[in-house]
Amino acid sequence: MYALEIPKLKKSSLAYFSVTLLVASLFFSVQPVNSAVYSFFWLKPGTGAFYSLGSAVLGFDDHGYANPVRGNYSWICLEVNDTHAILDVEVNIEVFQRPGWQNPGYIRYFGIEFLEMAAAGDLSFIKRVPMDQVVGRIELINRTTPGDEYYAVKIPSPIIISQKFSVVVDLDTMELIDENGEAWGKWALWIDPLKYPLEGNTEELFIMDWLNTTVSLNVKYKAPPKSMVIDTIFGEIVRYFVAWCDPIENDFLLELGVQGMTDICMSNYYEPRTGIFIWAGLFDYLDDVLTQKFGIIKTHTSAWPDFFYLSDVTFVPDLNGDYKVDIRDVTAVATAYASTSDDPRWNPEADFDHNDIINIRDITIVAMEFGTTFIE
Ligand SMILES: [Ca+2]
Ligand SMILES: [Ca+2]
Repeated sequence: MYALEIPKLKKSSLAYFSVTLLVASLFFSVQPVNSAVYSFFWLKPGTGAFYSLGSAVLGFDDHGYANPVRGNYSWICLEVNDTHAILDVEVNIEVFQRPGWQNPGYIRYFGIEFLEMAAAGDLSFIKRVPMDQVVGRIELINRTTPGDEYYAVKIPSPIIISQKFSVVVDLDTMELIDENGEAWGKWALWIDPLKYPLEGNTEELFIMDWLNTTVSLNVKYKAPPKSMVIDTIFGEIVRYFVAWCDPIENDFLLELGVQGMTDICMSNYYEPRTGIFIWAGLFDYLDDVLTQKFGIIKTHTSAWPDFFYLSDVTFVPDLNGDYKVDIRDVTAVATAYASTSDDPRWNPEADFDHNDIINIRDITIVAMEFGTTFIE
């Protein structure tokens, strides 16, 4: 009968309307939305972290090793609900030649077939290897007759090992869940600090099953030791949330029998309020993602503290990176209002819902989070 006619507003009118709505929602709301701190309150689609890997030696589970390596390890949240988060994870490892060094870096592998594969650009052998296959590798290594070198291949740098995959994390247990609903490891990049006592000497345990060894990490808040760098990307942190274990023997590593590779020793430092992993406090960093996806069972570096550390983090919708959501972030979204990718005002980071336009949905997201402080 009557066609419903929606008056077309100019962009400027729309922006005015939206900002008015926003201001109303901000200043007339009775209760701030984010007044309570709860576990992983900072985790939203688009939240991400980027870790840098300094100069290191990697040990693989079939006795190969790479030296030296550098690279990065990053994740970005795709979806999150009350119980689980889905994250895109990317790991890039580069075997490189140190500046000033005469020889290239290398991966040393035991088994001539790997040389042929590597020569063809196929590095697919760098992955988690079942234990029974490892025994065969060890037999090769233990040959002491001349010609040993035949069994050991040295693949020269540059070598790039990259993988991108999704992981599902159970936010209650920090377990990594596969498509069958089975746990395949622990997401060691997080520990929920809100589960643990804020003060005192009470020690809680964070249990990981790593290479058939149960690793009990003691977790508590503490001031950093004197050797610790306290200046982080979050600024100076005077109190860390720490998870550590004394060296424990691991059967798998013992069987490999390499000196200095038989103990698990971890000391992981987390930002105390969010539980975001900041860096590995000792020389080694390990987690189930590296082990199960790449077969990495040992890391070592002498380049501490630049070894494995958080070098960038993005909280949604903190656009200017000051770890809080305030009028500056509102302004940043409003500035890009109604823009799409071909617009000079386009700001992809302000497109929180990834629908390729900055509109009321993005304004709503920043309004909902207004007043949030991610890091004190
Ligand atoms: Ca901000
Ligand atoms: Ca959008």
